[in-house]
Amino acid sequence: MPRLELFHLPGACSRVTLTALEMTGAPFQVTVPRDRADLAKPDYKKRNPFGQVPLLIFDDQPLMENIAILATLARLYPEAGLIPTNDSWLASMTLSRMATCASQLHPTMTRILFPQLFCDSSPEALERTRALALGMMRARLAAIESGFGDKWWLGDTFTIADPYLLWITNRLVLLDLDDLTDFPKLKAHVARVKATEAAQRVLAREAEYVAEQEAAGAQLPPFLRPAMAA
Ligand SMILES: N[C@@H](CCC(=O)N[C@@H](CS)C(=O)NCC(=O)O)C(=O)O
Repeated sequence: MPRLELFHLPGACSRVTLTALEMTGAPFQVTVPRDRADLAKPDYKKRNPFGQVPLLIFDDQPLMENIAILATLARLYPEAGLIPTNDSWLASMTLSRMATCASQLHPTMTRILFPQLFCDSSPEALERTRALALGMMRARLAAIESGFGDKWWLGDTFTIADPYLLWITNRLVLLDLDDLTDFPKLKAHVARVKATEAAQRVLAREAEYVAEQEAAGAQLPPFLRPAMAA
């Protein structure tokens, strides 16, 4: 099996990859950049030209983009259940849910948190961009809520799509963007996924990383701090 090294920022979307690694039971190493500026350094950008996390090194091969990494881990560790292997339609549905997170919900979250990347910097434009993105997020959540059952996103089968959705919904709550009152099924799902062993191990790891970073005087983004290790 390959040597695995994940580049991860506490609270970031690489938490989904970290959860997947925990689910595989394989040994892996986590590198937490001391600050976000490290992601812009040439050495890192050689391996991820966008300067983002997650980045997973398989032996010496770097792989970026959550979906690609998760699908690769699912193929290497089929017994982990990241993507079901005994039902090909369920596998397709899992990929579809992963894509919903990566291409619909995550980019919308980015517009809510960093509107300055998408419009000019006047307060009105920033506020309007953020409000529109929040409206879009709520519309997407309403659509997901309407088809949600009482267990996992795909019914009785837990898949990596559950921690992926959790990363979005939990972040909305922690950053006071939406308390999910209008989405009771999704709110219950947050608690259900957080209670899983893999999610608990991830939160414990993040708490360690955050404590190490704070002790070393690292500059953690203050407005994202509530979404770390929680
Ligand atoms: N499409 C990418 C998105 C990755 C992404 O947006 N990562 C963010 C964290 S959630 C990042 O590293 N941002 C760089 C920064 O904040 O400096 C994926 O799904 O892996």
